[in-house]
Amino acid sequence: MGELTKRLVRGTPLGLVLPALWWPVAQAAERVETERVLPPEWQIREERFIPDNVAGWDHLWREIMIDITVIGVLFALVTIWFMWRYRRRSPDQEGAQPRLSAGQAIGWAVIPVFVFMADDFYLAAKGWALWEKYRNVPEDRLEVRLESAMWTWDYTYPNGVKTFNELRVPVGKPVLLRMTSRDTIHSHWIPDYRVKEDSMPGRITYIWFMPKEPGEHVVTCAEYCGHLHSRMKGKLIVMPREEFDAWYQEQGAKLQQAKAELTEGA
Ligand SMILES: [Cu+2]
Repeated sequence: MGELTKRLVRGTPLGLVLPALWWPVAQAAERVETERVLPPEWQIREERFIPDNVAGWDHLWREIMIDITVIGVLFALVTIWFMWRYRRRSPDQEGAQPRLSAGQAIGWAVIPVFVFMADDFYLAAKGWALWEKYRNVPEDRLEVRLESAMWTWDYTYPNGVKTFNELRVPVGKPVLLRMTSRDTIHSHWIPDYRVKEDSMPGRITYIWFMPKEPGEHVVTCAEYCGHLHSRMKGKLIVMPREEFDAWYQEQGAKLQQAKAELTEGA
């Protein structure tokens, strides 16, 4: 047997074991995902929701920015110092390479990795905790169904009223969107409220947000979904409560009237 063959034979068990180790992790990830998207009465836990989603994500964002800036500046300074300190002083100077002991070599590799990974894990854990909390939705909410398609956002309100590319909501009431898609994967994104989630065929996903002040906000698709993806834009209109109620009732009445006329005509 040649040297290469021997190595291959010796390496095979490791090659088999490593993917096998990944398997339970992939399974667990899949389970978490499925529990989140069970249809209708699904496991949306009602309590312990975060009152201000925007502040939570912004805080985390700033923390990450500060972290990577500090780390980046630190690395840059050390690099510059090394460049200056170990520069070649004459054209024919030859460097002497110091030998590290095994302990030193391992220490230099492991300790910095540990320090930076600890920071990453800390931030990841904070993000995960925030996300977990965000998945809890307040009970007192307006639920709107959303069906996305190339290239439109179709909203259906509890009274049956439908709007296209325009989501009207009252101020001060949590809004929950139950989303699915007619064709391909889209992602409903409201940048001002820091909420984004895929809408997918055959699945129901959700996002929620708390409209704080009257005003207009951009809704856009954040998942490439075809050649008009960039034009898949909508509008979120936050209205004063009374104005919304008036609009909602008027639209509901119009819908009822149209239905009655249809039945009469039949
Ligand atoms: Cu889309």
